[in-house]
Amino acid sequence: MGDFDCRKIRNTCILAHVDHGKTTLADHLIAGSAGGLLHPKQAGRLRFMDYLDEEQRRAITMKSSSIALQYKDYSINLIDSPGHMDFCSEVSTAARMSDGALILVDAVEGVHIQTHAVLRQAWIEKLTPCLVLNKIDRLISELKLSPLEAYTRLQRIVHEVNGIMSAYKSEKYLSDVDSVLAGSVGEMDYENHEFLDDDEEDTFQPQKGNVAFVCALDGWGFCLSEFADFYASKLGASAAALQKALWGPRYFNPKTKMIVGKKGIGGGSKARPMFVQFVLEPLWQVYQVILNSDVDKMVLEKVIKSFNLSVSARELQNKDPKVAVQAVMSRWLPLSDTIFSMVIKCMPDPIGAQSNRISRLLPKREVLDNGVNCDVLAEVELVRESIEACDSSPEAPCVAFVSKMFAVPLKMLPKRGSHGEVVNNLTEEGGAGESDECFLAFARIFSGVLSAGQRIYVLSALYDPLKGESVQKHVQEAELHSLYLMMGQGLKPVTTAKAGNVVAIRGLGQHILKSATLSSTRNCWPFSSMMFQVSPTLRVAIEPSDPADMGALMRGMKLLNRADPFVEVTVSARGEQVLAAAGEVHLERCIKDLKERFARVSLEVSPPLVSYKETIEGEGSNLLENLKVLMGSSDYIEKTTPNGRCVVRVQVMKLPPALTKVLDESSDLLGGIIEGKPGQRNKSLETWRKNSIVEDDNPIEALKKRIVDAVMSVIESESKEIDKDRAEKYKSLWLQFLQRIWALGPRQVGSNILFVPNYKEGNADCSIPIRGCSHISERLGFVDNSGTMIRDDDAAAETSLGAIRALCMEAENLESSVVSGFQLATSAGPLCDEPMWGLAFLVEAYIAPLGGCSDESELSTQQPDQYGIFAGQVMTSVKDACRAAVLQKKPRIVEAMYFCELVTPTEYLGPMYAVLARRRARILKEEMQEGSSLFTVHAYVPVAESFGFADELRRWTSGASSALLVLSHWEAHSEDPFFVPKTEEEREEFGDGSSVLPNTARKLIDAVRRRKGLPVEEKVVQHATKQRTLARKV
Ligand SMILES: Nc1nc2c(ncn2[C@@H]2O[C@H](COP(=O)(O)OP(=O)(O)OP(=O)(O)O)[C@@H](O)[C@H]2O)c(=O)[nH]1
Ligand SMILES: [Mg+2]
Repeated sequence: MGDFDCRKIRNTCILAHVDHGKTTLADHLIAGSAGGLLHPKQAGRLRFMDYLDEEQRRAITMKSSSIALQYKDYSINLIDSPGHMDFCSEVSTAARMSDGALILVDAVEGVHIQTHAVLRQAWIEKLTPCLVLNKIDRLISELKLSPLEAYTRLQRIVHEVNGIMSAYKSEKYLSDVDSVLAGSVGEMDYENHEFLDDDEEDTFQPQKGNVAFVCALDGWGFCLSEFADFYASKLGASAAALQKALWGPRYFNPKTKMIVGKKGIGGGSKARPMFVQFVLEPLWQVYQVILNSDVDKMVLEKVIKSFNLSVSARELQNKDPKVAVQAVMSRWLPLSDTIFSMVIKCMPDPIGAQSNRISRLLPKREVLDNGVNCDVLAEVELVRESIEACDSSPEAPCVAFVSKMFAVPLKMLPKRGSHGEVVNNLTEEGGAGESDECFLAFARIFSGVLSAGQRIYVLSALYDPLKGESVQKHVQEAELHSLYLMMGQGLKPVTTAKAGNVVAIRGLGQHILKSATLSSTRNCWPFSSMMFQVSPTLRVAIEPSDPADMGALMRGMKLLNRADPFVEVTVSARGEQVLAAAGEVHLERCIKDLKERFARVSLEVSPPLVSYKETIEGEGSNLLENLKVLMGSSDYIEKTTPNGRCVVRVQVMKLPPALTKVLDESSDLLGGIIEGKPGQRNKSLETWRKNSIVEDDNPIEALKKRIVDAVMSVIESESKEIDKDRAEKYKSLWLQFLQRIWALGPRQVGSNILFVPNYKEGNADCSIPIRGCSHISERLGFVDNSGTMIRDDDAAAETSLGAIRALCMEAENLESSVVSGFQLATSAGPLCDEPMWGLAFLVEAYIAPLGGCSDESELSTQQPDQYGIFAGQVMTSVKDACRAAVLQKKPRIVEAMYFCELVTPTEYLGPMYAVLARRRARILKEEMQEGSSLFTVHAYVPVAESFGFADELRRWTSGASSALLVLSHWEAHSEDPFFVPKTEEEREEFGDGSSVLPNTARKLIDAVRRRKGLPVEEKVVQHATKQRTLARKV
């Protein structure tokens, strides 16, 4: 029986760029379903799913929320998601709950950056997508396109979206920003319709019925099948044949009554594709009533008659022609029926979906250990199978995934239980009286039947059923207090819920922080983690206005951390409460929630704490020359430990940017590789899918290849300037360097490399070098075995003497001090204690025996470094030398950059550019949107300049421009923070330097130093004399 029920369920989310009409569409689906939650008249105006005050006020959705709808005998769980970048984490939580996705695209605005992001999310979560082209009415009434022009535009959007999907399929996908930038290159020739025949591989094909054309505002929409059915009898063709012919270059020959290609229709005739002639033209005719008041309403009556619609005379007589058109259109092509039929027809039920999604939700794990318990293994496998089959029988193991926790005021909970009994909601389990918020889990049941009152295991992402006792801390037992069906804001209590459903669960507030897997057995793998498009980057420090409220603030922060799936709450090194949010709108909502719901005290919020990095000057051009630096040049910094026994020499060079990028992006993977055993596939690698979405069989190999490719591409791009032989030489040199990676920093995985030094000849005195080993190269598979590359045999020969052997031992022990020194230096650079970025260090260290090079008897009496004092000295010297080396090599500050997409009407271009200029933005591209007066501008804006950007833009352009920011990359600031005029010309321009104001780079550095309490060199009074003379004159 369960099977039958399950086949009638559809779980779908609505995903799109901000403002493309998701919530408006959801309104119509709610109004069109059984239950009368929303009157059709209110649909599209009310925005039912935006039930938070803040959402209604700002008119944007801020969270994903679900509603259980009934359509015919189907249950449809619909999840509306936000489109604003700041809430993109909610898209991930919505996608995990769903099996299908309605991808909306505004027909006027077309594909935007968030469209890329949501398509990617749908692809990663293996959802079945359907395309909804919304706001068709704007093509008619705003852009005033002809039906043929509109057709070309729609075709282009479908083509573009298919292009993005095929990039995922073929694994050629870069990042959202990169693909937006690349998008402008490969534009097609849309004039030539013959080439636009969509091939079989396309994901979205109107002929297949997975593309809908709608106007959510007026409540109408259609797929091709609606028109195919209608014309089938009129044209005497089968509906199936018509459906195929209604899209693409197919024409109807009225004489022969045949569907033909372009050639068949004859060159001279004014034939239009069938989609234009049979679909768009009738729509345009209806809308003409609004546009031209002189067109009488006969058109409407004709439509009413031919489709037998029931439109009241009052609606038709309404003075506002819009009302009449809306009434006719929504009866003729009811939006909810179109979308519901598409969802039911094209999207899989949970049984079909879960068998497809299982590889993403619960990737098959390799079981390496032999000592695992076979019973456990068998059950784990059984659980997986039952999830794969979406087994909803009562005997099946219960498994559910909680994708987020959300807070609901206690008074909002239903007062009656599922049997109508009165329930007492007023105590939150565990933390009674702590707050009047109740935490609910947003969960999807993947197997079995959940019931209220049931006890269940809560597994965190790190749980491993095969490890038994050692992973106890990752599993807890909890009781499910109550289960609710979600109805937007409303909650409907139920006693049980079966696999394939989406529910809210009360009773897990104390057990789950953000997400978790629920299972009735311990022998179950936790679901793989969700993928988030960005991480929270906007950080502020928060303190209560009255210090006495500190306790309330800390409790409030704790609650907020639970209630918001994306916020991050930490305590900084200086003891401040730091809140990290995804962007300004998100931050503002968090602060409001803190003030009004969770902490209820007045707060002080610091200016944003922006992160920077530090590097040295040098772009691609002198990279090859740079290599020489590491190969025995005398350009080094030397430091000696206070006891004089160790001499450290440090050289630094800049890594090729492509290599830095690979290291930056692969930090998770690197972390896994460095911790794990070499060559073994690490389980945490499952999460590594930032750049290659499709699972890679051997991520280590893939990473190794990316690193080599990055280096080679730099040499190749520069080899135009140098001859072939030299290019080859550099290549082999780089390959050698890659075999000498000792450590990465900071925190072992950063984008800075410590190379193993290549000691050439023995030192004249009797000190010996600290050699290091190519530990990371080994892990990455650049070298086979530890040390074989570097350690040469004469080292062994030297060790024949006992005393020297002891010294060698000491040198070997000190290797870790060198690495620690490197880690410390790279985590806090010399400019403002921010981490270093993209640098390669070569640290040579020599230690001398205690008491210098005297005779052997004395050597043997040396004391071991019992308390680690010497080790500490070596570490500090390495750190200082690394920092000094960076200072010496023209240090530069590195800023995080946002990629910014702006849409502006032509008349506001001037003010928009003014705002961009004030924000140090760099324009990448500006383009007029075809057929409209809107400009799309792409730019990079430094994160530090982005606060208040959207507001300023809105003010200066009277709200006509909108901007969307996505974190893009790190970029070195070209200015020299320590600039003083040196050359003749510079002196001419800037004087002797005393009057040079600090440049931007210096200002940024000083601001960070001041914030961190580091000394800042400041001139308090500039040109005192000048000021005095001025004063006298007054
Ligand atoms: N002309 C026209 N306007 C529409 C249509 N659909 C939606 N809108 C308008 O577009 C605006 C945004 O609609 P929403 O439904 O809030 O958009 P959304 O996608 O939910 O936005 P977020 O949730 O904030 O990402 C509203 O002003 C709607 O009235 C349509 O078909 N035609
Ligand atoms: Mg919305």
